[in-house]
Order: sequence, then C-alpha cells, then structure tokens
Amino acid sequence: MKDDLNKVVDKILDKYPAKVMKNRKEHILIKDSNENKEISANTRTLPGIITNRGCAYAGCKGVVIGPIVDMVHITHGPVGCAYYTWSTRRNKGRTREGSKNFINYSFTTDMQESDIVFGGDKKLAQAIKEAVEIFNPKAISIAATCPVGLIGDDIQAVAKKAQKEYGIPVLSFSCEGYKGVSQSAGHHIANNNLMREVIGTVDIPVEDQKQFMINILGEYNIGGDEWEIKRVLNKIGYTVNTTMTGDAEYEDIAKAHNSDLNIIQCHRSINYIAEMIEIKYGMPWMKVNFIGIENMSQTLRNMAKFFDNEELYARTETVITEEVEAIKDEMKHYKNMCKGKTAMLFVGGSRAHHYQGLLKEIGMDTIMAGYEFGHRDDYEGRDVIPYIKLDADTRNIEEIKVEKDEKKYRLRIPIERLEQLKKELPINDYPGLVVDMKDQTIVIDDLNHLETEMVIKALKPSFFGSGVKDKYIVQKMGIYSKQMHSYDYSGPYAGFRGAVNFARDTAAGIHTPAWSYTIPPWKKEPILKGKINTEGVEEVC
Ligand code: CFM
Repeated sequence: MKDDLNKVVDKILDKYPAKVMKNRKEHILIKDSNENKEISANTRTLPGIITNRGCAYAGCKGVVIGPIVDMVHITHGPVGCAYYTWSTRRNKGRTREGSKNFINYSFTTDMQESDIVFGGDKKLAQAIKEAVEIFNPKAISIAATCPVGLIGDDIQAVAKKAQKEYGIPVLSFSCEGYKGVSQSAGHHIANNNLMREVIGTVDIPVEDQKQFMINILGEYNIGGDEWEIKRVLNKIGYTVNTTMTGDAEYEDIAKAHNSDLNIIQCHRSINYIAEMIEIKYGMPWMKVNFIGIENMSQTLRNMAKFFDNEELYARTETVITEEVEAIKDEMKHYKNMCKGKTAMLFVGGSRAHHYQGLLKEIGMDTIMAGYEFGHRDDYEGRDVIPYIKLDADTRNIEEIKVEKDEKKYRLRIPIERLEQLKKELPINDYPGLVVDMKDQTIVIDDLNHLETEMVIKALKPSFFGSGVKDKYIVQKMGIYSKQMHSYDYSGPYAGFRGAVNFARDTAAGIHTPAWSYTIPPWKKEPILKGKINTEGVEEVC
C-alpha cells in the first residue's frame, strides 16, 4: 500500500520542473506513525501554480470582519474584490429588534483608473459619508485591497477623521491582498485591530454577568452552524456572550472580555485574539470541535470539566443523551448508505481536520487531506488548553491589572483548577491534522489543480470536500464534491442536528445517479500515450 502511494506521489512530482518538484515535495507526505516527518506549510505558493488559496483581504474582510451584522463593511478597491466576497461564504446573520443588519449588502468604493492615478482617499471619505447618511450603521469597517496599498492611500487618516465627524467607530484594515502568503495574514490583521479597537471597550455591569458565560471564537455561522451550537449550549445552561464573529453585533465583540472562557472552534483564524485576551484579561481558552457527534459530546464534557459544577455535569449528560437519541436512527440509516466509501478533504485551515470524525461516524475514511493555508501547528497540533501565560510571580493573583487603564479583571477560573485541567484533558484532544490521520493516507499542503486531478484519478474517492474553485472539476470527473466553505446551499453541519444534515447530504450526493452519466476524462482518453519502437512500447506521458 505504501509503495502504491509512493508511486502516486512520485508521479505527481515527476510532472514538475526540478525547482518546483523540490518545493512541492516538502508539502506532501504519506502518513506513517513510525516516522517523524515534517510537512512544510504557510510558505509562498510558487508563481504559475493554480492554487486554491485566497488573499489577505479575503481573510480579513471576507472571513473575520464581514460576518459582523450591524456594521457597514466598505471594500476600498475595485468592484470585483467586493463582488466576490458578497454572500459567497454564507455566513448568516439575524436582525435583532431595534438593530440593523447589513449582511446582504456589499459596499465598495469601486475604484477606477483615475483614482489609481490621483488617489482614492476622497472617494473613500465620500463613501463613508454616504453610508452614514443612508444607513446610519453602528460602526464601519474599511478593508484595503491591493491597489490601495500600491498607491498609498492613507485609509487610517480617512477613518480617524470620519470617526470624529460622525461619532461612530470607523475601523480601518490594511489587509491588501498581497500581504502574506494566503488569507491567513488577513486573519491576523483583523484580529489585531479588533483587539486594539473593539474588545474591552464596553463592560457588562457585574449584576448582568451570567454564570457560565462564554465566547465562541472562530465560529462564523456558515449555513447556520453557530445557531445550532448555541441552541445546545443554551439548553445546557451556558450563556454565549460573544461569538467571533458569526452572527455577531459590534457591541457583542466590545464586551467579549467579560466572559469566563473562550472556546475556539477554528484555531487558525482566531488564536491571536484568544491569546491576547488571555494575556490582557486573564481569560483562559480551550480548543473545541463541534463537528461530529463524538467530537460535539467530548467538547461539551470538556467544557463542563472546566467549570466543574455538579449541575452542569448532569445537564451536559442529559442533553447529550437527548440529542443523540433524537438523531441516532437517521444517522444509522445514512451510515448504511455511506459505509466503506472514501473521502478526500481539502479546506482552508481547520475543516479538513474537523470533518474527519463526522465522516468516520458515517463509515467513511479520509484518504487524503490538506489545508490551503494551515500553519505547522494545525498539522502537528498543540495543547488543548495552553492557558494563562502569566509569569511565576503573578500566577496566584486573583485579579490581573491591565497596564494602561489600571482596571482590574478577575481571573475567572482559579489557577489551581486550570493546572489540574491541563493534566486531565490530554494534549491529544487536539492533535493536529497529520497526527490524527491514519497511516497510509496522504497529507498535502496547498494542494493545487494538477495535484487534485492526479490524486483523484489515482485514488478515486467517493467524496471530495473542498471549494468553489475545484468543485465542478471534481464533479466532471464523476465524483461527488461538496463545498466545505459554504456548504453549497445547505447546513448547518455543526452539532448534533448538523451531523444529520451532513450525513443526509453526503449519502444523497454519493448515490445520485448523475455520476453514472458522467464519463471521467480518463475513460474517454487513452491513459497511456506511447510510441512503439524496436524494444516495445515507450511511454511518453
Ligand atoms: Fe477557519 Fe473558517 Fe477554516 Fe478559515 Fe476560510 Fe471558512 Fe475554511 Mo473557507 S475561518 S480556517 S479562512 S474554519 S472561509 S469558515 S471554510 S477556508 S477551513
């Protein structure tokens, strides 16, 4: 088996010129738990390769900032950048009573050639003015695109002036697409600004603070995931103070520092905020996974352990039993339809890992997985609770002083409890993609178009979970492909009810008769093209 996989990888690498081959080789590995091989990640994609990655603007505006419902998000740049981030990710947001919701809008300065030559600052100031006059939003964000950085528009100055003039927060993000090697840089830029400008600016009065108050970080309510997660958490007795940033309002984020605990669904996109909140406000964070029944149940149990409250333990078990009971027959049915099938997952920076448990629950093994822009820790894992980095002298204090304003924040969980938890919740709860995969599977970082076609042709999975750039290529090859970024038109997939939705979609997708009408290219064209010489057949491709 390993030899077969080696052949597949060699065949891919053989297609490349020597320099590209050397580079790509570092990004591909065959999992073997006896070997300690490293995978290269978060490096520049070589020019000429058709990558699936996005840009820093996509990571900042599209991913982290865009889902905040009551802000007007202005894309300062060409209309295309705004158009392609308009609702394509399906981060849903509801309208609260007395509040506003701009999720279905796309705002842009629509820069033209003359703006590139003479500067776009004035146009941006005008756009903010119009937005305030027409929509009267709670706050505004400005996201810079590539040309803005190249011509040097001072978006910070425009934002500052507008903030003063209109009396609402105007946040500017220098997230020009070319910054960094992927959308990952955009996450970081967004995180830094939210921390600097928003988090901690509104306090919840102590009398209004609830018991078991948490924030869900790295959850963007794609297809309604956050709503399903929150339904279960509320049922157990948690209060979700803030979600970052799925279905969030500006003020929710401003109050995030008042919670007891940050739980992190997508570590990749938001670990920066979790760590900054931990250092500044003494709030611990914990990695969770709401995808799949087992992961969901384990997450809820870990959370209960965190608070170590008898009632919470009991409610957690009751809710898990109730929820699992309600879906188990349907799950069994879909498992019967899917078992023994194989899957490939290629998604951004966490889903290629998160979904493997759920696939396993419907009887499917993941034979190839990879991240578009994951970092080494997403592949190799890190502590589940890397909490409280206070130094030795301050570890035992009950209150943490914030340097600037001298406000004091309570350390919500006693430090002794955190120490104990660290022992109880093993590091292996979040081992990272490579660690978690079975032996004799392939892990590919920054998978490109050529490699996608070649692994599919060689290993013929039944399911390919990926994105819009490759979905239809894969389906033309006769293989069911689901967009794991937007869930196509479906969802939620998180939590207990979400697991059934995913199982139903996958079973239906795999068994649709459409695939029998699709003839993959390798069945239409000869696999080998060669010429005959005196020694026999000489393969030329
Ligand atoms: Fe996190 Fe995401 Fe993902 Fe991501 Fe994304 Fe996304 Fe994603 Mo698309 S924040 S890293 S930048 S889980 S948009 S909701 S699906 S690539 S795996």
